[in-house]
Amino acid sequence: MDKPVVAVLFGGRSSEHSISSATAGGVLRAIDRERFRVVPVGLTREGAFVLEEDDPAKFALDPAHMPEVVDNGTRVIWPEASGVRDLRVREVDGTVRTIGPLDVVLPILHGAHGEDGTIQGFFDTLEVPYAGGGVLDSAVCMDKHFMKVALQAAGVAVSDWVTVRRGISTEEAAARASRLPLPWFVKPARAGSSVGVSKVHDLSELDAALQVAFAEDDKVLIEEGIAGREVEVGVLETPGAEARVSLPGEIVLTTREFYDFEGKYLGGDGVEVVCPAALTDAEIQAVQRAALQAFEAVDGQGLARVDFFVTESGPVVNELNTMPGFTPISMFPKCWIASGMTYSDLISDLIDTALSRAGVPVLSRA
Ligand code: G1L
Repeated sequence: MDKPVVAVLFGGRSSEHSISSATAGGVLRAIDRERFRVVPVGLTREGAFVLEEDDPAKFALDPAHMPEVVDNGTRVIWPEASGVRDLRVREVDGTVRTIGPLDVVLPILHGAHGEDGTIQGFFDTLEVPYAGGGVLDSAVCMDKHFMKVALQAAGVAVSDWVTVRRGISTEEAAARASRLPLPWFVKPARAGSSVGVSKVHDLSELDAALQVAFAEDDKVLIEEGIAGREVEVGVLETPGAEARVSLPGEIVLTTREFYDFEGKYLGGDGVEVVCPAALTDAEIQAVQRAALQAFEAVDGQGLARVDFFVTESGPVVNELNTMPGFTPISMFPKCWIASGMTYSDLISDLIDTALSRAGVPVLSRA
């Protein structure tokens, strides 16, 4: 049987274009080429799909020169749900060339049009299988308000919060949030990677925090701060069986106030990712059980990273992420590596799950 053809899709129209491209570089390096035929597809910042070079080194994570998808003129034409089932490209001169039948897309995309469910809906419409989250779980998890509503309704512990919209005065926001004990976290509802998030220690800091958050979104959450260790767990869908949960990892802050953008991606110091986390067996079981409940509560598909605060009265879900950081040193892969998988196994597993969901027989699943 021919190897399944995997389109690794990256770049995109979001502020995390370069992180996506650098992550894809690592995926291109690690993906099992004995099992899969790889077609790298870039999405430019302007929204063009282009055939990319199959060159992991081109997309290395180098802070001095962040990788970028540029329009090279070789535009990708996706298969059509009815009719053409092949992946094709159109060259600048107009000639169309067929790459071959496309089996599955591995979307390494962040933020708008990537993890908010829209690209997933696009591929659903084309009837092209893809790895990772689906339309509903991606859209729900992209919006922190609806994520909390879904989790709370399923009986999963979340921190108490109020949601406010652009135009509200700082006084009104303070009044609405007054039932929440300080400190507060003020967050844009729909931005990732801690962008626009501030910690409010007293009311004098609320106005600035709202301005920073409203710069990112029209909808903002004011959350009670939860005192607890920051623990994260990986969940993987298992076709035909209950989802699997990884060992928990922990974000250990040494000097930073919270795990912000710089700490996550720019190698800022003051943050350590420790996996497996030093927790008791009972604590591990509690976070793993809550992670599965949370995954189910949002109709999780493919994968999710579930982030917790572990408190004396049990784990509280901070958020679910359907497109977690995915470099080999990111928490989600680290948790699975600590649980006995390799980074390459993890990529194969995500692709196999997508193929199996689409009804493609998976021959050499480990
Ligand atoms: F493989 C999946 F499940 F499809 C997948 C897709 C995307 C896993 C992880 C990610 N992550 C990202 O795309 C990222 C841009 C957040 C990496 Cl930084």
